[in-house]
Amino acid sequence: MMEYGLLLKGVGSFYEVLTDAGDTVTCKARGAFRREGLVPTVGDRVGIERQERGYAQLATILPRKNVLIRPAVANVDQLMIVVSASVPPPDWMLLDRLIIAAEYLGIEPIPVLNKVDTADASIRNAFLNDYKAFDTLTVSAETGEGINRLNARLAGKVTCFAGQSAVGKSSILNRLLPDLHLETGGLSRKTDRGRHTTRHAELWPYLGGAVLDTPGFSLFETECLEQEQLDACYPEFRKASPCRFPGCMHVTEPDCGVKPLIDTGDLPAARYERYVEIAKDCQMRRKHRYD
Ligand SMILES: Nc1nc2c(ncn2[C@@H]2O[C@H](COP(=O)(O)OP(=O)(O)O)[C@@H](O)[C@H]2O)c(=O)[nH]1
Ligand SMILES: [Mg+2]
Ligand SMILES: [Zn+2]
Repeated sequence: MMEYGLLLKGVGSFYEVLTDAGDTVTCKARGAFRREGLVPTVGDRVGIERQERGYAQLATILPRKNVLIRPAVANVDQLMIVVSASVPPPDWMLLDRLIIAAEYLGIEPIPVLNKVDTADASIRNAFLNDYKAFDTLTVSAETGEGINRLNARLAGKVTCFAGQSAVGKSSILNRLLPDLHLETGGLSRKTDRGRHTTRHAELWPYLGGAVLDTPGFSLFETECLEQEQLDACYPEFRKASPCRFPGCMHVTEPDCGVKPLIDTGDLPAARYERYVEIAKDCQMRRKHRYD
């Protein structure tokens, strides 16, 4: 009899699956996956068959909604992109690039401002103004502020936590799941980085969904997007009237529909400035794609 569940982690040729009935079962993959070039991936919805003796068999992998690479994780619903309200100061460009990667993969990006207990007013204001097109969260892993609202957003979803080092990703996850005992803080950071390169992705079941720490997921796929694909990654642009020129980059072209959004306040100037840099970068990479 086939049972279905969520692939939580893989270690060597073994896989841990949380069944819909709530059991955690260690499985071995069917040999045929390798011949078919299919790699069971954390986040996969899988079918397993328990055996009379020995390990259960991971028998089928259901079609994936999306896959992140490095670390590999499938079927991600949302990406919580964490920035710090004090130290380290936010890398807004990284935030914008992670938003693009999420939008491109069909994952909901959720900018999260952590450390609001130590918030610098200018950082908090920039965050709230520049990301008002998103359903942002403001939290403190230290005091617990905002954690209830965070929980409401996590329930029933597969969520990855991303963002630069020391913004408090592990501290937030420790607050949600105290048994994890993830290492936090400055001293562990160096060893952290070394470990992340070899560490396997692992999903932790939480509130009917699951969470995952993704320290440095790759932005490779979004480095040379076509202009239209890049446009689709900016929710602010949805209010724009059509531009005169198809493929308009919204920089110096006449009769651009996007640029007026800066004056109406729908497109924050800082987001636009970073957008221009990203768009020019994409254009340059498209040109050199086949060099
Ligand atoms: N004041 C304050 N410090 C925090 C908060 N969250 C994390 N930190 C501190 O920031 C440092 C880095 O946190 P960590 O969770 O290791 O960040 P990570 O690298 O993103 O996983 C640690 O010293 C934490 O104690 C917070 O909400 N408020
Ligand atoms: Mg960490
Ligand atoms: Zn335009």
